[in-house]
Amino acid sequence: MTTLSPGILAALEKQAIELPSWAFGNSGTRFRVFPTPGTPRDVFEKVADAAEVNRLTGLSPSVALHIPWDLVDDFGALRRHAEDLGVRLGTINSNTFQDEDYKFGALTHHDERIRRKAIEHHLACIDVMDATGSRDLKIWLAEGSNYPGQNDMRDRQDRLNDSLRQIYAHLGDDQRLVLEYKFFEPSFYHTDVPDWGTSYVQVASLGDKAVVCLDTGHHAPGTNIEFIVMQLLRLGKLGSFDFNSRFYADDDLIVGAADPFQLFRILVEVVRGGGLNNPDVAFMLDQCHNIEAKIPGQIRSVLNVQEMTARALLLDRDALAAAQRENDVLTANAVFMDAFSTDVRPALAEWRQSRGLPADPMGAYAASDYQTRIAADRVGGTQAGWGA
Ligand code: PSV
Ligand code: MN
Ligand code: MN
Repeated sequence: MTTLSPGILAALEKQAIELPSWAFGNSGTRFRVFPTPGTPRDVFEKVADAAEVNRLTGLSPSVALHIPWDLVDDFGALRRHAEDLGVRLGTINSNTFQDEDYKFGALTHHDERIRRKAIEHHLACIDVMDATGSRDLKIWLAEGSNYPGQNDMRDRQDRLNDSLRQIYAHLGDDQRLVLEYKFFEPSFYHTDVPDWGTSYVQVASLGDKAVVCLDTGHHAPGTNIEFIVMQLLRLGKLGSFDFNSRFYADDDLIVGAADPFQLFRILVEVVRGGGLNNPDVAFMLDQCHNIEAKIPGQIRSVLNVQEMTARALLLDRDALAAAQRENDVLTANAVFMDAFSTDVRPALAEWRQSRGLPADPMGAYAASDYQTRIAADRVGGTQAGWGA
């Protein structure tokens, strides 16, 4: 059995992966949303499910919220509820994609009334952050156009910058603005923040408290995502990851399910660039469980990230550097592949047990009565938000 050194175990012990509240709601495609028994009826129950994932894995001490999906009257009460369950409230995600007014844009809109409304929504999100104790305001924009000539793309960049500046000006000293990019969808011709370069240019103009969010599902097929990770870490602007995996578009499948090797390559660059267990680089999931059970889906996801992190930490960097210096292409590649090919699961199971966690969190969840209880207690759980 492969053993993991005390240094590797110490790094793994600090790992924290934030769970999205929406992963616990029902979700689906535009064809059908299949309900799952036990789906949370409100955000309090979503937080309880996230806490269950953390209880079994020790890996997910915080939950991201989405406003207004997770809007409550008393965020102080939600915060106490989370803390009672051993987790905390994390990133606040804004939403400017489900309001009729935003059909042709929000932070980029040429109609000043609509643009103001979108800015005000973000200021309201900052108020929520003050109440929840959250650090990050994550902005993903559904803005763009479908047909060449439909919009003046340049004017929209200028308005976007002005809107972001106004939002940025309201951040507290310890708060951050995290701007996510996505190359297409729901717009199909142009998207106002399509790529890391645009996100970088926008946040760089704001200041140190503005950073980029890299969602692994938001790139064209074949994109070398680890290169982007390297570059953003090098620039000190990688603020967070939204982890998930995809086969075709923004599939939001379980991270590491579609292409474990890509996840490994990303984590190698994270380790290389000092991004692991670095408070400036938040690890989050952004996933939907359309057909599989949600809580075990999240457990599997955080375990996949942990497993690939362990393999990335096993990379023999001295041997790799020596081979690289010698231009020994095949040895360098073999060293890289050795780490990827190492089965760390038995070592991780043993280590989990030594820390009082279940060796097999998936098995422990299946053996527990949590799922039976929530299926009986929660009747009429809600959708993840997309159709709400
Ligand atoms: C839409 O693409 C999206 O999946 C973005 O990745 C956001 O992070 C997420 O929704 C929640 O708003
Ligand atoms: Mn995302
Ligand atoms: Mn997405």
